[in-house]
Amino acid sequence: MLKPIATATRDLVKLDGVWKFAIDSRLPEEPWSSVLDTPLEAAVPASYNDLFTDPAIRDHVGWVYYQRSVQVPRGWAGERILLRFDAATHSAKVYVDDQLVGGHVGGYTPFDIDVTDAVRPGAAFRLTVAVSPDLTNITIPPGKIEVGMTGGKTQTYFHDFYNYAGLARSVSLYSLPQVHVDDVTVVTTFDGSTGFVDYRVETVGGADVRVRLADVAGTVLATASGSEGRLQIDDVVLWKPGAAHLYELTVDAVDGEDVLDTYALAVGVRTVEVRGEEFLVNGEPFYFTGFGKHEDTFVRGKGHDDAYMVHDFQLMEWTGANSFRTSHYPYAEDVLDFADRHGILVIDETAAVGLNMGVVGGLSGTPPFPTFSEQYAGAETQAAHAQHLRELIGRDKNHPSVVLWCIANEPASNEDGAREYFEPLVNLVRELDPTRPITYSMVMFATFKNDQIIDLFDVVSLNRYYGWYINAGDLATAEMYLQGDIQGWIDRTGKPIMMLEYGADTMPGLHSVWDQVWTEEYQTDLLAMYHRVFDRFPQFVGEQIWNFADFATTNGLHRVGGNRKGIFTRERRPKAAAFALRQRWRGLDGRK
Ligand code: BDP
Repeated sequence: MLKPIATATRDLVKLDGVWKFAIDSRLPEEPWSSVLDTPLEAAVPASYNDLFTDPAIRDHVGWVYYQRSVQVPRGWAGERILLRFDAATHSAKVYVDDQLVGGHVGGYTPFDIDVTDAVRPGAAFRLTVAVSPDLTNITIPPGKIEVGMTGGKTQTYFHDFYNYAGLARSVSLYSLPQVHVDDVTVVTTFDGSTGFVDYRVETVGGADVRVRLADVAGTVLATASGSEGRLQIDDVVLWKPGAAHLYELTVDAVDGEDVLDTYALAVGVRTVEVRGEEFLVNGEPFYFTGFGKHEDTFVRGKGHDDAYMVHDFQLMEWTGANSFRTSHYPYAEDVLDFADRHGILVIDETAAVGLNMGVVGGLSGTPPFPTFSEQYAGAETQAAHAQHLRELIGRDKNHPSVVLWCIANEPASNEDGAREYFEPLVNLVRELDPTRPITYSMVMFATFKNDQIIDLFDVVSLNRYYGWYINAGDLATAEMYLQGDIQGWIDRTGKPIMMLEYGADTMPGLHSVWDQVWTEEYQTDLLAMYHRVFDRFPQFVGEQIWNFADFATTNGLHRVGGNRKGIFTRERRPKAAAFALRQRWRGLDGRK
C-alpha cells in the first residue's frame, strides 16, 4: 500500500487540525453522521483520551465521533479522490455527509476510502469518522468488555500500556489519476560493487510502466520498462546501519510518451540474512543495541508528533542505539521513513500483544483457560492477525530500515494450540515477504524446555525479567538464572539469540547504596549484570532494553504513574542508566 504523496500527477491535502468531537452516550440519537451537536473539539493527530478532563471520555467504551468540513479542490475534476487514514484506533466507520462510505478494523495500519462518487470537486462535504476504542477477543490486540456492578461497560486488556484510541495519525484527502500506479515492491541485493533493485509494479487502468533510479543529486543511474524488472547500479553505495544511503525510484504509468501517473519511492540497497547463529546485514554480522519503545507522550497519548520523533532519535543516537523495536504495534510510517533516512534498524512488530492467558495467572503462568481456544484466541482472532500481517507488510515492505518482523509479543508459545495458531501465520509472512527473517518475543513462562514454536522462526528473541519480577533485589541469583536460560536456548536451537526486553522500574531521584529496587543505581546495576552475561555468548546478536522512556499504563498496584522502566522519563530526561548505556554503546563517558 503506497503512502500518499504529492507528485506531478497527484495532489495531497492534509486534514490534520482541530475537529468536532463527541462520544456516543452524549449524543441525542442516530444518525451521528448529521451535524454533530457537541461543544467539544479534538486535535488530530492525537489520541483523544488525555485531551479532556472528563473521565467518561478517557475510558469510554463505544463509538466516539470526529467531524469536520472538507473542501475538495476544484482542480480535481476527473481524478479519483481518496481519503487516507494513517490509523484509526481500533476500528472506524467513515461518512461523507449522510452516506457511509467505508470502514476499517485494526488500529495501527492505514486505510484508504475511495470517495470519488460521493464528493464533488470544488464543493465541500461533511466528513464524519466514528472510531471505536473497543478491544474484544477477535481484535488484534485482544481485550474484553465487561459490565460492572454500576452497570457501566469497562474495557480490560492483557497488555501493559494504556489503550489510547482515536485518530492518532494524519488524515488526508488525495487525488489519483484514473490510470495509476497502485503498488510497488522492491527487493535489493548486491554483488561486489554492483547493486541490484528488483522491482514489481501494479497499475490500475492498464498502463505501461517505466521506471528510473536516480541518486541524491537527481542523476539517473538506471532505467527500465515493464511491470517487473531489474535495475543495476554500478559502484553502489549500500544502505548501512548508521550510514543510510538512499536512491530515488520513480515509477511512471505511461501511454506512449504520455505520463499518466508518477510515483517516487526512496530505496536503500541492503541485504538481511540469518546464517547459522549470525544476523547479517550486507553480509556482515550485526549486533542490535537499542530499545523497545512506545508511541507515548503527555497529552497526545499515541498521537504522532514530528518533534518527539526527531528528539527520540536524537536521544537514541546519544546513547549509541543502532535500532529499536516498534513494540507493541506498527508505528506511524513517518517514523520508518525517518529511520530509513538515518540508518536506524527497525524490528517491526505487529499489534499482536496479549495472546497469553498465562499472564492472567500471575507469576505461576498458569492460564485460567487455554489461550488458543474459541474462548480467547480462536479462528477469528487468527484471521484478524493474518489480515493485520497483510496490511503491515503491505505498508512496510519497502523500508530498508525494517530488517526483522516480530509477529507477536509474548504469546503463549508454551501452550498447546500455539503451533496450530502460528504455523499458518509464519507461512503467510514468508509468502508475503521472503526476504526478511521472522521472530516473536518470548515471555518468561516460555522456556527452552516448553516452547512449541521456535523452530518455525529465524531468531530467538527473549523478554526476561530476572532481578525484577523474579529475584527482585537479588542480582547474583538473577545472573545465574539468566546464564542458564540463554545457554538452554543456544543448546536447543543453534539460532541467533537476542534480548528484546530486560529492565527495572526506576523512580528518578531515588537512590541507595544497597541493591534496592526502584532506585537509579539498581536499574544501572541490573543492566550491567545482563550485559556481563550477554558478553559471554558469541551467539548473542542484540540487546534492546525495556523501555526507551516511561509510558502510560492502565491503573495497577505495581504501576506508579505508568511503567517506569524507561531509561528516560516520559518527558525524556535521562536516568542514571542512560549514562552507563552511553558508555557501553558508544564508549563515551559523561555528557559530552
Ligand atoms: C513484558 C511486556 C511489556 C511490559 C513489560 C513490563 O512485553 O509490554 O511493559 O513486561 O512488565 O511482559 O514492564
